[in-house]
Amino acid sequence: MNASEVFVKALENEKVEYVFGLPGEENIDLLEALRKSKIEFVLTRHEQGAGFMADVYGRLTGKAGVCLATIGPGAANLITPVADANLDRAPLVAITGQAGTLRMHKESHQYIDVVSMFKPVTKWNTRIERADMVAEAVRKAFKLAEAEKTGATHLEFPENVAEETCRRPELFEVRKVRRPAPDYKAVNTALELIKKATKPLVLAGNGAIRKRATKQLRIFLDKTGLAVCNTFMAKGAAGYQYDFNLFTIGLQSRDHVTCAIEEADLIVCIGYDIVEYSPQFWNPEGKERIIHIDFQPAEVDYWYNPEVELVGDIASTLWELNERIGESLPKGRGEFALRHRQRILADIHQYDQDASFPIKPQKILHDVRAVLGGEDILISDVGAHKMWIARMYIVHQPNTCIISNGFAAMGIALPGGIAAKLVYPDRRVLTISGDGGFLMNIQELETAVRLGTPTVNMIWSDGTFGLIEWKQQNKFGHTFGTRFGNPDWVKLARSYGAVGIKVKKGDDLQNILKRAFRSKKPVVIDCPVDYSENVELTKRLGAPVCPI
Ligand SMILES: Cc1ncc(C[n+]2csc(CCOP(=O)(O)OP(=O)(O)O)c2C)c(N)n1
Repeated sequence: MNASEVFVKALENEKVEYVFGLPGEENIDLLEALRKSKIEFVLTRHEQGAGFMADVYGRLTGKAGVCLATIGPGAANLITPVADANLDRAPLVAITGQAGTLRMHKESHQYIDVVSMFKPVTKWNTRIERADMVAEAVRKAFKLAEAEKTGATHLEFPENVAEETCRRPELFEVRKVRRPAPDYKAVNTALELIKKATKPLVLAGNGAIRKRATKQLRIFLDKTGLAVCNTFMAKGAAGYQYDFNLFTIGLQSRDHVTCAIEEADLIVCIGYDIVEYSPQFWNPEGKERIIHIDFQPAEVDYWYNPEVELVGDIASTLWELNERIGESLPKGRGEFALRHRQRILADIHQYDQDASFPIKPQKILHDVRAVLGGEDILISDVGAHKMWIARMYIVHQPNTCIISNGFAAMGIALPGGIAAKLVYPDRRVLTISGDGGFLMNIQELETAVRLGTPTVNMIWSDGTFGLIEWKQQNKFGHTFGTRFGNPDWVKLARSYGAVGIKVKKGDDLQNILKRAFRSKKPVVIDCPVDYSENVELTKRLGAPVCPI
């Protein structure tokens, strides 16, 4: 067997179902081996699309998504989604072709040092310099990508190595590695702190929805009756029906939920990832008492200084807390959250019946929620719409609302939706993008049509980079460098062979969505949005008076 054949056998050994990618002269041996395998090669129209598909696949399954590009320009195009996966903690393995090892020491066509380029955007990467390295390198790439914190790894596969005969083709058995449990004394200290606090509040982050932690988290909440909120990426960690659920925190300004944090006397951070949301926003004085429960020790940060750290597998940590927490807990300690929850729900439902046009963000999300089922998936792009989705969209189960909030790269939604549909063909998948982000990866609409993945893709159109205008308005009172023209989205969608629909009234969206989901093709919905609500929200939150 040659190295490429061993490589593909190693991917099969890792139970890889899809390789998302784009060919080049330097990876055709690997493609040839893929052609003969059970793995489906998903051809994309830009490497960025391939990377985002692998990224979302990784988030939804917990298994590394795989993307493939060629030398130089192909590899460079992968950088953004690979960085996105790494900071969003999505397991991903990127493979890039390369010039032969006999021309790397000199100036040569399309050659750049790709291994160095990928170093800062991955947990680990290497060049496969000999065919006999393949089995080890592939196993290591998957092992590290899927180990907590999950993230991206990268393998470079030079073209002459790809065709070399392999003398060591034996593969590794993929064995599950147990994650360590937290220190017993640290658990004792945490239990004492939780028992003594009068208004403890759980802050669930991205880690709380990985590795089956959600189940134990929900048991923990039921047992303790603590108030809870979640970051953007942990939406759905706690149940909607749970009375003391304060939903999502994450704006860079104060919000109703920050009032609850101010009132709380202990913050139990579970899987909270500082990269997602700086503690400076919720702990500006640095005075909160904090318990840190995570796969890894806490970052050293002025605003995040935990009294105790429970480092280890989050599900086992919560299991242990649940076993030992006993029945003697004081009752009613989540109740302070009720009046905050009331204000949050009033805010969420304020425009449920509004029929104005262009449509307010709150009303769009109300209509989306009314149409999507609890298991259906919403994938957000990055922009003002993401803030609204995070803040207003109610989620019942983890991983049913995918938001990129670590690296926060625009352009993830459309390709991400394709991956979601491949993972869950029976669920409805809706993507929401701004008109800026949607055009960044529009080419993947052809991929969706070709694959027959009927995602519904909604564009909140306003002809601007809305989030940037929002910030500029807040800071300078005017906007600059943010306005653009749009194509006719309906005609554009149709030219790709997709369905195009334009929303023309404020009370028609639910019908349009239902119609779109009945279609067997990818759909693009052009939905004009009323972003005057952005600045209105800032005004409302500018000086929130917290209810005491
Ligand atoms: C690839 C990339 N480029 C630039 C940014 C910075 N950025 C964040 S949000 C945003 C504006 C998004 O505009 P649009 O897609 O129209 O969505 P809206 O804010 O209007 O909802 C920009 C430029 C980014 N996050 N990612």
